Amino acid sequence: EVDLSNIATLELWNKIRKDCESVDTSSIQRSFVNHVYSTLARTPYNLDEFGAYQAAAHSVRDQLIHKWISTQQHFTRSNPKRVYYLSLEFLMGRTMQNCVINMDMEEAYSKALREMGLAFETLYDQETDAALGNGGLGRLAACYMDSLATLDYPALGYGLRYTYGIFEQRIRNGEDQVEYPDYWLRFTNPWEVARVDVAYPVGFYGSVHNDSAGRAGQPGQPAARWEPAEFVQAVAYDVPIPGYDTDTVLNIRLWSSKPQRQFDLSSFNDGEYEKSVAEKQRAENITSVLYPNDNTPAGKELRLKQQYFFVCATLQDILRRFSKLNLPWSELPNKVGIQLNDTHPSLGIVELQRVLVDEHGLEWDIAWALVQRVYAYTNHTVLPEALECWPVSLMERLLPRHMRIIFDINLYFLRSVEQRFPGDYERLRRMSIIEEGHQQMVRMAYLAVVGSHTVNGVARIHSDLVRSKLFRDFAEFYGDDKFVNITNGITPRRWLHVANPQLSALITKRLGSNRWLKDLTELSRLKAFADDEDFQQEWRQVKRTRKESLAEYIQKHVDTAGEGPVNSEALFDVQVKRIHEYKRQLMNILGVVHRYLRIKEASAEERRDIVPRVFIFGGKAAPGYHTAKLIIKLINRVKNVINADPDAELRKLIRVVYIPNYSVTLAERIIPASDISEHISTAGTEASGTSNMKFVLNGGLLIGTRDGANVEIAEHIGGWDLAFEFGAKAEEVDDLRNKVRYLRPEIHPAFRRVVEAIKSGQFGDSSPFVNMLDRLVSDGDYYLITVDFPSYPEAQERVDAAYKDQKKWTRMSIENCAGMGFFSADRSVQDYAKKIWGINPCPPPPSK
Ligand code: IMP
Ligand code: B1N
Repeated sequence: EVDLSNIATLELWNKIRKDCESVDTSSIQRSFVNHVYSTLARTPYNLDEFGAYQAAAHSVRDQLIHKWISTQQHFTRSNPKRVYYLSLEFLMGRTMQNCVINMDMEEAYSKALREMGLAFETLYDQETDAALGNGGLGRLAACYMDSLATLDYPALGYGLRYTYGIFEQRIRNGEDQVEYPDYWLRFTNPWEVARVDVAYPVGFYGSVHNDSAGRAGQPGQPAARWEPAEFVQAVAYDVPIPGYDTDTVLNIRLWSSKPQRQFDLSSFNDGEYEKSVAEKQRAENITSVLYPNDNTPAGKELRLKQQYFFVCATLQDILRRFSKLNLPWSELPNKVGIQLNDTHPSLGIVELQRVLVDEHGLEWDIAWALVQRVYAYTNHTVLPEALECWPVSLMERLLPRHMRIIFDINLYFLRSVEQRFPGDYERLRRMSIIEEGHQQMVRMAYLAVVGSHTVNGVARIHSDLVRSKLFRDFAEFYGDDKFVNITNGITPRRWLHVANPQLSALITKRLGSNRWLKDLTELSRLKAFADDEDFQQEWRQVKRTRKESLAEYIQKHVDTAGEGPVNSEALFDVQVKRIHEYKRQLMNILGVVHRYLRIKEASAEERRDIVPRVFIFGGKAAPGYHTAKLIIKLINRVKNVINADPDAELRKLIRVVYIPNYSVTLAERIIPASDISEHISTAGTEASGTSNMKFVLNGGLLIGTRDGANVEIAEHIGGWDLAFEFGAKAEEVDDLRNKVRYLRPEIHPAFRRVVEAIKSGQFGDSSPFVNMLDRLVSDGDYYLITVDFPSYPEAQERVDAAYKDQKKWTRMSIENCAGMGFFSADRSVQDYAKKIWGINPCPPPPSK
């Protein structure tokens, strides 16, 4: 302990700290040089760009940490209700540029380093992405942390510090996805602070012992004792998250698993040394890898271990913080709100009930009422195969006490349902948290609904489906108010200002200030300039610059088999997202084949009328998802044939690119360069989508179905006249599925022709694809590709027609962007704060 009773000592500390926080040129230079020498042990004589990045990163990190400590102290003193965002995924991407922009230090660093012979901006590219997420769900968590910090909310993110992030995708033989491990911590991570002082034990397996009265496991009877057979440690790593234009710096606390005790020396003497080392390694296994599944559960024991490890450590941390307040348990919901990012952390509900009842002796009902007031659950998918279910047998073995508590929660719940609907056993069967069958399963989504005060979907159409279909019985039982909508949003800082500085500068110039970065509805003022000739030209120029830069990237980094640069004058048509049948990349590539066949047979005269297009694909398939990998193969086969067509004139009109290893950083490159982007999921399947928002914010137009957030985007930009809509509506889908399955309606000739072309071997050996294609035209077209196909190419023709009129196109582009104010993640988190969390901003006091 430092003795601070002496005023002079305290003042010295404060003065030095103030010095450390200064960001004038010479302080930055001093900090940079100091890190080059003492952190990296290097000199200007052997400093490469990566070393320079590391030194700069450490210097920025120092600034971050000061503000972060002040924020945490401020929260501790103000003691507001806090919200905890629990997510198994945080897809952060790069950090350095985002940090210096949010903290308004980009120019200062740029200037300071320039004087030292370094271009700060060129160092950004040295950073590897932190990719601890699969796709939309993980990136949403990252956007929300940015917005929570920007709006000064007393929030904390919790996640896992995976040693391996989402795999690196490469394309083998120009066709197939292969996965490589993403060992992102190889060169250490300057953006985290290891908190070895913050560590908690987490138990697994073992047995449950009855309380003295011998009644454990009886509903409502507390004080069973769980004796785990195996323990590991959860160690905290903190990742500071700076808000934009505020001194608030929030925290994401990521847990890493470590062996419980130091080496057990006796095991060495027992000749059990190797066994003991292996055991320790098993402990570290828990957080070693992010499961690469998006919208499909892994169902593996290790995944369940990750989930429990996560919530167990997190709750110990949250309850430790609460207990420091010396408040009665009844105050818990007034100090703690926990948001579950899908069902992945929903064991937290059971764990909190267990801790309150078994460890703190609360009565069951009292504890359960608190639990329900603490938790809220966000649902991100209605796809039946994506809903998490765990076998009771596995849960019983890994978490015996939790399994009993789940049975008790279920029993109480079903009793209350029976009271409302006496004798309706069919209803009880439908609503039971335990699914009966040849193997009993725990339905995690039902557990999450029953254990939460509020359930939200992520776009209006999705939330309607959540209420009226997925959780219909629950909405009837609890009333509609428990089910709300919070439409997703994105952070305009990363997705416009950082990703597209050219467009950001143009918007700021036109609007006369950069206030739009904190209030995105300001963009609506751009509408007035949608037809302004000069503004239109500048707008087009930005898009051209970004397309050229993407073309350059493709030339440099994508294997184009000597096909030469892509034509950046062509219309860039982009579909980048996880590969999934419901997202229908298959329909896209079949559309490409259709277009190719049409161009092939077109006369020279007709060809003059065709808008040249570059079709850009990107995205990862879950390694075990066979059909998704097959779709990647087909896209690449089609690509290889089209791009190598002997007809040079044709090659000017159509080109296909597959950009490998789609990531946050690549998204920042690709999105600003798109003219049109594809969001073409079967209506009712894509919960929201968030890249649709990013594309439109960057002046790209949409082609899409009435699904997810597309619906609301169309409304906000001024209707579907400003986007390209096609396909069946969600209300029609059930009926159409039955029609396709049982009545086999006529398949459109254009579609047949495309399938025949592939089967004929025009794109190489067709045998891998035959099954997948035959299924579409028999009874297996679950995602209705054959149904939506005729209207899809038709919508693409409307795109071509619109693109030919560049003035009209540019006007649409500006109006699209101008309508995006609603889709700021700032709006989303404010909605959560008001409708779900009941928390208020806790802005930092003005600095003296
Ligand atoms: P936590 O909320 O307990 O995780 O604490 C986070 C950080 O807040 C700590 O590392 C401290 O920097 C700060 N902090 C926690 N408690 C206090 C306090 O009582 N006074 C001042 N700062 C505190
Ligand atoms: O969450 C995003 C939405 O915008 C997307 O529409 C939705 O597909 C996505 C299991 C998921 N839903 N479910 C997942 C991810 C990982 C996993 O293991 C499911 N991801 C989504 C944000 O709301």
